[in-house]
Amino acid sequence: MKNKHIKQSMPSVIVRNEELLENASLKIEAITDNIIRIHTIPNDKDYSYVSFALDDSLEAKGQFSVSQYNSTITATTDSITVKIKETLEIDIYDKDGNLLCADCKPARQEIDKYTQAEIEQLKQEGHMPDTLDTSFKYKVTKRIIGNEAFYGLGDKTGFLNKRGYEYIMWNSDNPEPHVENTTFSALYKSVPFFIVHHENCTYGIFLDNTYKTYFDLGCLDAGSYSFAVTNGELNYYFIYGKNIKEVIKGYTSLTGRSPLPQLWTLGYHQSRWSYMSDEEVLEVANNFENYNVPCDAIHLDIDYMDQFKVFTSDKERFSDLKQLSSKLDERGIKLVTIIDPGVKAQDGYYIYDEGIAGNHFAKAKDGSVYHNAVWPGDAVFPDFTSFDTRSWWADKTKYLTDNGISGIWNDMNEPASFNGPFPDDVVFAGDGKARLHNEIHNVYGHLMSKATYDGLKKNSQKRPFVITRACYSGSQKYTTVWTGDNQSIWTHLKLAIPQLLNLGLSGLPFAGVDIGGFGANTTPELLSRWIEACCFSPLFRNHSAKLTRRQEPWAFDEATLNIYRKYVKLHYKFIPYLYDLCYEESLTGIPILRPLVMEYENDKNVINCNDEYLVGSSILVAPITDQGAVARSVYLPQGIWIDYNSGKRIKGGRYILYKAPIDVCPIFIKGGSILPVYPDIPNLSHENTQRLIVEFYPSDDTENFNNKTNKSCYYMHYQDNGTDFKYQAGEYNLYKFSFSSNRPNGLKAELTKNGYKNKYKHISAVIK
Ligand code: MIG
Repeated sequence: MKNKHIKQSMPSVIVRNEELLENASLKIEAITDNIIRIHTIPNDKDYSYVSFALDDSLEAKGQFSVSQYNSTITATTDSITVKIKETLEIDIYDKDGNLLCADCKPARQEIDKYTQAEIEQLKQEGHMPDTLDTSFKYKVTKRIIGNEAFYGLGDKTGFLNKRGYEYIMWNSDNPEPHVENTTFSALYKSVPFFIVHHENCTYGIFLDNTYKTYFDLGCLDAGSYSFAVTNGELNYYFIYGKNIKEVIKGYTSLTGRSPLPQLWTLGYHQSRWSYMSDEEVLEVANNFENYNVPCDAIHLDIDYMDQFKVFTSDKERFSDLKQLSSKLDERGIKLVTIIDPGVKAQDGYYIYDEGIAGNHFAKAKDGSVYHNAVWPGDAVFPDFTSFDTRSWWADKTKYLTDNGISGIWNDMNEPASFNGPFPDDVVFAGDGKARLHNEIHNVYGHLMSKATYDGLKKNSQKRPFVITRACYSGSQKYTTVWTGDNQSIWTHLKLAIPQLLNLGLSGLPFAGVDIGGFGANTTPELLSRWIEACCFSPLFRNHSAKLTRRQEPWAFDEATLNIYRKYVKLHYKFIPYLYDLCYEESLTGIPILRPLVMEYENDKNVINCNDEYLVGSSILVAPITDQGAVARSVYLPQGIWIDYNSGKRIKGGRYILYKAPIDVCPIFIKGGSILPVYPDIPNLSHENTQRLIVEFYPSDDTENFNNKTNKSCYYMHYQDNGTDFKYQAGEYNLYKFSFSSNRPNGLKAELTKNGYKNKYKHISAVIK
């Protein structure tokens, strides 16, 4: 892009077109050389924008060289060129002048318009969800240039590749859209970020606007995609990257990364709505021991509370929570409790009284405290936009940490409400600016998670373990997520794979689905396939609803228990590897579970791969997710793959037919991989995690081991105390493992960082 008339270098360009943009201008900023922010700025002097997703105030660190030719402004960074036309349309090119992304006029301008009366009628018969509202304030349409695939958007249903579908961001406690039909669907989470990937380029779009937003990825018009906001400003980032990983690094450099978790959180969690008494919880714990199934956590659902009042417990059912948690602790099991945002409106209840006195609750339009109903009945809702309210809530978590609770599971924070949805004009005035519900709705769960994170950190000094149902971009800094109320049906098992992969691609790597399915009755076969399919899931929890049959591992027959145990043990075996991937993720944002396309970008066979995934880059899992199936086709990318079940070497770059009876999950290890594993352990207590085994999977199983591919392999392994923040002061170790011969004692373990004194008591090696 040579141009003689370079005017100057600057971090941003502001353009105006009063016909198109009456009271605002468009600001194009070089956040870095690869990240461009495009933002409408109202011509109102008081305007300032604080993002809920970004923790730190954003500084533009990039530089544009700007020139103008006719009415087109060209702004170039070291890696991309942005052309801004008089029409305010923006085209972006790479360094070599290839078009990456171009605004366009949609071929089909608008979706069909309906009158209010028609809409009401359609709603009555359930044709139109409450979430629909097509009065867009700004809509951007961009050309689909070739065979783009679209990934991300957080927790949306359907397939890995979102092309051809449309989505709404409006956090909803409505499990119905948990189906393949995505028309106007909204689920619990809003992560308005997606990745556009095709042969020649990859980039991401992050629409940082918390109001209801819409995404159409080539649905109404196959030749374009669009995104639209219903209120607030247009504020999006174009994130350029060489590949998908670079785009995710860029996105998470803005919105943050999941910090290192406590080690035990990667273990197995057992939940049920609800375990009703301390005896029942102890019995569940005993069963894990008796049946030899590893377990690190048991979850208490809403019935542990006194009349569903948060930060209380029912003394009849749970006479002494602290004693219960210490009894569990002796067995190496942690207790996690649910907390909902709704506070029972009852004089004399300390949380309600304190909240009223401290002005902590959201207000109705007339200034009175806003009421709706949730589990405790008449309820009021903390205004988490307020720093004071978040600190207050954070302090309240002390009730739980004092009782030995190790993690908090935040539910109902869309926010869900039983007496109809919150009206748009409920006021959240907490941060000094009166914001309305339509702006805060999508970040309510995000802010609640932040408060919970801060509370656990302050009260326990440990790395907080939070799970949330609702969230927004950036929530990964505070919380893990689960995908809400799935059902014990095969299609939901199938869905779990693209769902978890897209969450990871959207910056939320520590995710899980309810194993076995939440609603409806699971079957032995379904539960078996579920534990197999999710055996590497970072959040590894079995949970089920009231009125459904029990689905703990022993709730069926011996054969099911054996399969279940086998896969829980497999998960535990690979936890050192999962923890290494958490470490990598905390530095880069690159997820733990990866779609094949992330590692094999130029392989056309994996663009739409919904039914296989990679764990890091070394393990490929191709689970069975069809009732009755005992074999499936598996695509193995280029290279040598070792069948984990038989040890056989298989040449990739092709499809194979794999036999997988009910107790077999097809798992393959990439040839040349070195993987750190644990021996058979019942939980992740300190004593159990002192021995490490280093497995080596040479591509070649013959004596001719020292071939080129194997020689260059090494693996970096991370170790710390797995609990607190001392690693931030350098208390961790990094081991570099390599093999110099095909004998197990050929393992070479170099300590490249020596900061944590509790080294492994024993490291051994196995060649596979
Ligand atoms: O309205 O706390 O998604 O996991 O078991 C139901 C009871 C409320 C919904 C959660 C589910 C939990 C249930 N909750």
